Amino acid sequence: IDNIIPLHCRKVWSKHQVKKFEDNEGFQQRFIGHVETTLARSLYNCDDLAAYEATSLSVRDNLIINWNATQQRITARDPKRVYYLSLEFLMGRALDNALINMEVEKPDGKGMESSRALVSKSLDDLGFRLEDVLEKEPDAALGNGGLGRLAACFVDSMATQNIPAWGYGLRYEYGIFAQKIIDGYQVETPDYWLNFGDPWEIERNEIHVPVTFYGYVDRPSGDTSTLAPSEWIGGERVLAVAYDFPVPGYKTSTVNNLRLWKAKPTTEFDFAKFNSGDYKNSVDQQQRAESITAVLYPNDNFNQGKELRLKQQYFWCAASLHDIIRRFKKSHKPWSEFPEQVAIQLNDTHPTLAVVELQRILVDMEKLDWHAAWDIVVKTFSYTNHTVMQEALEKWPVGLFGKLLPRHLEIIYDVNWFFLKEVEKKFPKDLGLLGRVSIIEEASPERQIRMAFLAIVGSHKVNGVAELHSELIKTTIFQDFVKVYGEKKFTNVTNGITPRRWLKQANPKLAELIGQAIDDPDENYLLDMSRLTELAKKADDPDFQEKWDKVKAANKVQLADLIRDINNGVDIIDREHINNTLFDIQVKRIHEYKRQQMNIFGVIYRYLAIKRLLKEGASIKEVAKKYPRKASIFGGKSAPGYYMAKLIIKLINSVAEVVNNDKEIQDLLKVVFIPDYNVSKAEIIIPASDLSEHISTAGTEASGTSNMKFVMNGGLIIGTVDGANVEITREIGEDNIFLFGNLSENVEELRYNHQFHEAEMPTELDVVLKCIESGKFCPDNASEFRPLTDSIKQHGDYYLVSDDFESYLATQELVDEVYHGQRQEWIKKSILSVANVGFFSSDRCIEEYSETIWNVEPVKPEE
Ligand code: RUG
Repeated sequence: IDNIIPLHCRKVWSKHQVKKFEDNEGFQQRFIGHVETTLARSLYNCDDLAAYEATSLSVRDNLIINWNATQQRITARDPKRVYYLSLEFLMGRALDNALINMEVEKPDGKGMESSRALVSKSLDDLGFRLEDVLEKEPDAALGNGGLGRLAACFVDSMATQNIPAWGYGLRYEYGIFAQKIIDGYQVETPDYWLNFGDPWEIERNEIHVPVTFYGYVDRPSGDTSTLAPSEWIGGERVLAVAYDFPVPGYKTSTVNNLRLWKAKPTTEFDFAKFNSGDYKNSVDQQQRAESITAVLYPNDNFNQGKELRLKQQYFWCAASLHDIIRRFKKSHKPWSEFPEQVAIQLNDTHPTLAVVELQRILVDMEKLDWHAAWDIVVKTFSYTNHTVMQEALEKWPVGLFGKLLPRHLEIIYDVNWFFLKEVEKKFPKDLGLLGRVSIIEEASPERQIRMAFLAIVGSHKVNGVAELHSELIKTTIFQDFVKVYGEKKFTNVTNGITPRRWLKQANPKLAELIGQAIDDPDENYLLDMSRLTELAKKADDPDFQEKWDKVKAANKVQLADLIRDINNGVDIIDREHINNTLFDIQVKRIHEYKRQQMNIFGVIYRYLAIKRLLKEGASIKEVAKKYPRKASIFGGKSAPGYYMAKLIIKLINSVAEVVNNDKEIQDLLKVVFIPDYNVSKAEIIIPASDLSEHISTAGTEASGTSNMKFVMNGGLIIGTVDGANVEITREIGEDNIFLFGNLSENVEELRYNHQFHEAEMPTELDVVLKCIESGKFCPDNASEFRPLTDSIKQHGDYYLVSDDFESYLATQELVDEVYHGQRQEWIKKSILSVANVGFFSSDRCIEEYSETIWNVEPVKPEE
């Protein structure tokens, strides 16, 4: 502004400074203004969608004012900043979250409160219901599952804790596909979430970064060493345009930024092609640019190795680094201070190219000495690993990589060369070790770049996402790196979730009840979840237990409504018995390692057992004693190309068809598959659970985060000793969780045994598999589910279903006993679990990252 606006004009500027709305009147003025001018509508054609847009724009105005203040404050103080690079941000809806996080003055002028009530009342006066308006917002589903949602929780917590932090990602035109279930099968349809535009995004056409691909490398100095500054003459250029999304903190005026990049063609037009008459091709090439950010790859925990994906990764890393460096340069500090000003977190290996890009910029463009540059790089980056599963670890064939990014390939070879030299010096006789830790894998038919290894070498800290997982990476996939670097480089930050969305927004009744119980009606505990321990005092109080149970019952009714809606208005779950029906829920990506197949086998076992008892002459009442009412609820998407996962979905739906239509069992058992599981549905499903299933083969689920969400909402867990289940048990107490199954240390041996011995099938599982094979659930195609049963019987049962099935069933029996036989005991467990769930707030994660990895401090707004 100093340079642009003359002094005498500034008074006029400040006279008209935009103010935030603070009361009904103010909101309504804003709202009508947006309806009439921004949306060019009128009172007579303002429907719920327009009302949603106008409400969002009005709220966004307030956030932008706070956003500007936050950015100015940070620029003035120039602290160390964090950049969280994630290829996925599974944000869900923004409006309700913004209303909860953003505060306005209380009507009595005594302090602040969330703006939700004010906006609700204002909308009411204007003829709209907030609930209907909120429903109009599509989910921003720019992620696959846990990894993307973790990034979303983290940006919420970073803003809440006033950490100067930005998220960087991609603005996909198509988020994760919408899942339809047709005849029991998953069918994918495109999720064009931007259909009606997105009122939350701020398009910044003025912030555009050219990004280069292909081409060749030249060394103008004539120096042939690849360590010398080089020039990369690119073959294709696209523009990265910035789109900003405000991220408001809770009970603070800090609003951070999430910057997502969209690919656009450069304005440079290929006149050579055009003049030679190839007009169509010259336009095609321009259009190809946009395909880079067209679609999110729909794989969870699986590396597909496609060129377009690598293009996405480089495009995003190059644009983000350019932006970060531009900001750093404003402070005119020497490069050696870069790591004191900038911390970059790699969310998985997806952004590892940023490591190489920074080295390229420092050496080739800023002309720093190779080693000085590398020192800066390593001090800047840190890497989070989210999996030990081989199929999920990213590798790129050297040929493909070198064609797209020739200079980066040279740099990787050099980084590897220096790294291996260091290893050789430390372990001179261990040739095997060199091969094992090399960033380049000598694979056939082609060498591969191991991105996780590159991320480790290029970072100063590597963390896993739960204690068990962080130990496992040290003893399995990164074992050799522990030998090379020592233990200290490897650390753990157990995942967490934001209690604002996953308690306050998803379950307002429970949040309120907790606030009353711990004498905190303003719900400040959402900033310090350790305060929940005060709830424990109430765990035995029958009055409180009753209130607690009522909240759960109301949430179950909401879920039953959702299930009725997706079932064309017909109830599946008996309304009269909702509070007497155990809601047993497994919602997450469908994956063999997560073992939804074991869950549905358990359901089949139960169904067959009920039928057998009835056949033996037992009355329905007698049967209900052993197998009381239960609704088994599933939800989740399979990667489109994942055959076995899709078959699991079909099996669940086929079982539902048989069980739900069997009049003889009289509603004792119901099976539901909720299509298109997403963040908004999770917000309805999770608060309604009595029991949720987190039953991965031990050692396969790095952490899991839905386990934390369910516990925070008063649901109990049935789970294996895996991922964060371990720490959940430690925090809430082993009496309050239903654990079962083999431990991770036994997995290798069990798998080994399966290879050499005929699989020993427990009788219960044998009965189930035979029933499936008989065609009971697919009479028209009896062998349809054969691949599922064969994977256990014939193909080594890699996920150890046969080893865990008996203890799974036994534990389910225990669940029934407590839920139906000792309801007060159950409610007590539920209260105690919530009382001790505080550790899993993502605020705690951000504190740990800030202190132990990023070395950053909050920048608080002035009081
Ligand atoms: O599978 C893991 C989850 O266990 C974990 O909770 C989540 C967040 O840390 O990340 C998931 N994940 C791992 N998603 N993708 C990967 C591997 O790329």
